[in-house]
Amino acid sequence: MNAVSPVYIALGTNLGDREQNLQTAKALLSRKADILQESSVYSTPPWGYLDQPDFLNQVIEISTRLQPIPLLRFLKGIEKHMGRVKRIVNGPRQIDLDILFYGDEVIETDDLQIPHPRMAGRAFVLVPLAEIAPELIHPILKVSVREMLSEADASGVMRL
Ligand code: PH2
Ligand code: MG
Ligand code: MG
Repeated sequence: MNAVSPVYIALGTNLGDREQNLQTAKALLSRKADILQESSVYSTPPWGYLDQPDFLNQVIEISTRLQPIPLLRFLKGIEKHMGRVKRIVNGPRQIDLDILFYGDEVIETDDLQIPHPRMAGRAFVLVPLAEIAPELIHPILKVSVREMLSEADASGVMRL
């Protein structure tokens, strides 16, 4: 049996009962993954598309036997099950589940890019990620999460 890689997932929600959405997503995730670490939950101002409610964001470390593409399908299934409909790029959603890192793997396909290509500069990802994995090295940028966070504007990101 191959060793499983540590996988980091970012959760984001800004519609409906946001606390409950995080709980539901983690309960569904744990059907096919073990949750090894959870960051605190953070309230974060919307990034990218501004005319929408604040988000709750969290990052978790999981271990799973699902390979990256099946994991992506599984996450998309949870998003759909929880009522997410794609309307606006960067717009409001019940739940967003993004794969940040899958071990040291670098994947570039039309459907899936790992590490997540838009993590640098996004404090709503880097603050919770740095709480549970500050020394993790980005396999392309070769800098730690802590270093990435030092370049980001974390104003407005509040730990609940
Ligand atoms: N997700 C986005 C776009 N903007 N802003 C915050 N604060 N949190 C998010 O999770 C988020 C966002 C696209 O996935
Ligand atoms: Mg996202
Ligand atoms: Mg997403």
